[in-house]
Amino acid sequence: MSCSAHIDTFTRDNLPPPEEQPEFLFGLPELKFPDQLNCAWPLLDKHVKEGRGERLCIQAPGVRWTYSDLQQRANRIANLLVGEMGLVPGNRVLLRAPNNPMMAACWFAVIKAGAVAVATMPLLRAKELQHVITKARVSYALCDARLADELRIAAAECPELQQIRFFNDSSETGLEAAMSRQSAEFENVDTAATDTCMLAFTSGTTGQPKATMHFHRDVMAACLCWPPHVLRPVADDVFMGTPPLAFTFGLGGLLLFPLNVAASTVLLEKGGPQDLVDAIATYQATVLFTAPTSYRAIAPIAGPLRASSLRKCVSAGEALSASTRALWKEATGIEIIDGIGATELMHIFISADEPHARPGATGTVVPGYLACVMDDDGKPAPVGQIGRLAVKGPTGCRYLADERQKKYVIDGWNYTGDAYAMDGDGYFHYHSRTDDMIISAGYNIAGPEVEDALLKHPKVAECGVIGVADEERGQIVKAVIVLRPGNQPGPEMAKELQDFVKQSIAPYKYPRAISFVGSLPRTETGKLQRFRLKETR
Ligand code: 3UK
Repeated sequence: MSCSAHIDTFTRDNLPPPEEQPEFLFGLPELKFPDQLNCAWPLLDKHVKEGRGERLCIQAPGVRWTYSDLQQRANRIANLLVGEMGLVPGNRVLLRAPNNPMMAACWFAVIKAGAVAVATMPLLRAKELQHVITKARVSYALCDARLADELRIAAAECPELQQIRFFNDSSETGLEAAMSRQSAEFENVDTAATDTCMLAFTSGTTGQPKATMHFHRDVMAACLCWPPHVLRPVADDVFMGTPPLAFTFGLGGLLLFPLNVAASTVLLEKGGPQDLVDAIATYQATVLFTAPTSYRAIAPIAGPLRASSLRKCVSAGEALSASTRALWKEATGIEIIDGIGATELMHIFISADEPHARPGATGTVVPGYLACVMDDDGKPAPVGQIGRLAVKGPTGCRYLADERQKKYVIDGWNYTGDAYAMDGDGYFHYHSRTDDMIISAGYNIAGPEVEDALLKHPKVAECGVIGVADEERGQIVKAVIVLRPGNQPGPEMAKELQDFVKQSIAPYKYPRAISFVGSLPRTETGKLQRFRLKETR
């Protein structure tokens, strides 16, 4: 019998009812978890206990922490939370910082104390933070001093938020000063494997962001499925990348997965193309995590990465077009590992390693998961037919008190909201988001396919393709395009690009409307905000 350590039972009380939860699969032998599990143990304390304490763990400009260094900092913060601030297991703690070592130490402190980490995107404004605090009933916050302003505004409206401490702050009242008065020893709270340890908010392109709930067990399941079977990292790897730690893509890729194999990670606050190219050389990074748009942006300056320390490149968050995959390979010689993941499922569930990569396909199902393309009746669709992607595995969707649970989970399957087709070899081919399907004069057209055709044109830097209302055809295909520097937008350019598309894919898919812009609207997670493209003229 598992025994919850939560004294504050808020997360347990707000789980979706059992009949609305997905089916969970634990078929792989490595997924047999003990009843009691605190994920800070396998990820951090175990390494120190087994003699790996002096291994390099986290680097950042001016920072080099070993596993012992991280453990001691996390322990001091955990002691402060519990001893001085009055935190009890199950309480929610909001975390707010750019990717940096103190953010990681705070995350582990919360986990060790049996509380629930609620990491937030650095760019969130007061109103969005207020939604997070209210929805997750947050009572404590640990925040980077440079991001204090918006949190202070939000806190003024949120009586449930009792205490805030600021870090990367050298003042008397900062977290670091308070930590120095605490012991570096802490006994992890003996949580149940099924105690919630983190709430991850979805990026929410439409409607209020939803909070997904993940157990200690889910964190370890994510570490044991995709990484060992597809990424195959080793202890000497140096991880680096751009996704925020508040995004589960970043949390896994830049913190959980390196630590699970006693490797090291580099946390960077700035992830622009040149910053990354420079940092890969400085830290001799071997594994890179970023989004497709970032691979495209780095490619023109990626020369130095050829024959460098870099050996593995992971792309997720959005579909990786065949043209971006080819561009990166030409620039660096490296085949990208694409993978689709979701906040609801914690991390990647369909992917392919380098030798199995097929341009234009995301990959095959990751061991531990099942994936299926469903038809409109919720039955498996025939090979090659486009339908709704459904997934199940050791992780799955649990929205905190949200009606939308019933839309994401049907008959035990997690429906990600993506339109996919599976081929005869079990490869999954991304089509579009189900609600972004363009229907023009009776034809189903996938925006990403048209985008891929446009991206192959040497004058196109980036583009987004959407459907816009049209009296005659219902919808027409519209492309919003960012040209590479030195090219002139206008009717002639539009004609050139339209002709180019007609030559590479079925002519009825060509963009009848084209507009040129300086940049595309994207989320902090690198996703194109298609609904905002509708507003461009
Ligand atoms: C889309 C992809 C095609 C897809 C995520 C890796 O993106 C992540 O989580 P989100 O909750 O969004 C999920 C949705 O994003 N998507 C993600 N990756 C791909 N589409 N190819 C891909 N490779 O629409 C999916 O439903 O923000 C990604 C790991 C953890 C994550 N949270």
